[in-house]
Amino acid sequence: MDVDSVRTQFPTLQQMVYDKPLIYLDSGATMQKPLAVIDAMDSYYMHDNSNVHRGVHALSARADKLFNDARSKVRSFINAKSDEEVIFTSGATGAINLVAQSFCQAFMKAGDEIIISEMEHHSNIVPWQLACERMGAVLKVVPVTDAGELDMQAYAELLNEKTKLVALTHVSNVLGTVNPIEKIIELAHKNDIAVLIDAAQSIHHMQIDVQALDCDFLVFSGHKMYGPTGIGVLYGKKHWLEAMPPYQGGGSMIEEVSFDKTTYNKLPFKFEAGTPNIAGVIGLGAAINFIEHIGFDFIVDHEAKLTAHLLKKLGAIEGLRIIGSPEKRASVVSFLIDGIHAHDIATMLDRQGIAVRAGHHCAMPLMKRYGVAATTRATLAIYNTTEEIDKLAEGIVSLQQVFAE
Ligand code: C6P
Repeated sequence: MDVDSVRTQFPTLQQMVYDKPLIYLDSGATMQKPLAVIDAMDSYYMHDNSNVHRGVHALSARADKLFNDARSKVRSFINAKSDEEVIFTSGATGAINLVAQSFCQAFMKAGDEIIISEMEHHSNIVPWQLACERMGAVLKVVPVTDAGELDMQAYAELLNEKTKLVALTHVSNVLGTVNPIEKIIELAHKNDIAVLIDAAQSIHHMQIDVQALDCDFLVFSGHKMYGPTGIGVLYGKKHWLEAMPPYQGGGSMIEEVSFDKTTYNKLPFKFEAGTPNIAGVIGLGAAINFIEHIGFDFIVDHEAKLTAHLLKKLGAIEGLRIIGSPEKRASVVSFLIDGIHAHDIATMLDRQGIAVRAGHHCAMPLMKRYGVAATTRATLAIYNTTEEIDKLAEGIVSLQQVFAE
């Protein structure tokens, strides 16, 4: 496996932007899609388009098979015990909202506590705030150290008999920190507390085994793992999912409906009301095939080399400050440049064909923690090269010169 052959599989990467070859360093926001994913979705719409779980005709049977196969693919990818533990949602956000609504309704009461952290994405903050407001529960927040790591001492001290759930990100979308989720889960379980892991920024970087981790819930989005938008996964341990009430009502999630009493379908359908994103599910299955074909050995090795190169190059630029220096990090780096606003940096880099993200990255509390309004962020994936990182560093130096004039 080499990066050139990987790159040829991504049509979007073969283009010029402002007469410069596109350098895409915004994979943390969404990843580019390989042909295999585009083709799988195209093929479904071209040949097999039909609804699932409903028809008896040939196309419906084919759509059912593609849909069910994709669920099994997800199950084996994260090593869940059964397909019943894999719920399709609209994304990581949809999955967290499902748990915040349904788990909290079933297992929480006024005065109970939920633990999150200062480095969470808004998607892993606001659903819990809403749940706490509904239940009269209390949200507790694990602080982040200057280095950009979770304060594990503070975490351990927050756990108590009122805590009902811990919901933490695996990898920070701003700092790149890889959190010690094994330890986090172990400590929570010692206190009989369930743990939800937000794997939106980790699922494509490293192999995740939900049984080895022993997490109670895990969420991720298809579009951040080379798959389509509008599809995501909630993994949940069966005993929790069985005890949780339905999240939304509609077709597919019922067993029998009458005006007197409605009974609900078995897992995973109980949590999948309405016609699902069938093409999205098929695309997600193809994205997993793609990742497995590339292999995590290559992914981990290539991204580690790229990240080290990025940190070295950015670290050498005078007046540039990288936010956080976590010991264990993924290929996500946020930075500030003296005297230049993050949005100006991103806009000027764009003119050089370099796509980075600027802003609060949907992590306003973390911005506040570091006393900044916005950062510029570069996020890397398997199709990036060290030459692209060199171009980013050159681009930053050239815009510093423009501002110095
Ligand atoms: N972060 C970013 O540029 P959705 O929107 O549901 O696919 O994913 C939400 C989400 C949840 N958790 C983490 C850690 C995330 O990074 C994200 C999405 C993107 O950082 C878009 S804001």
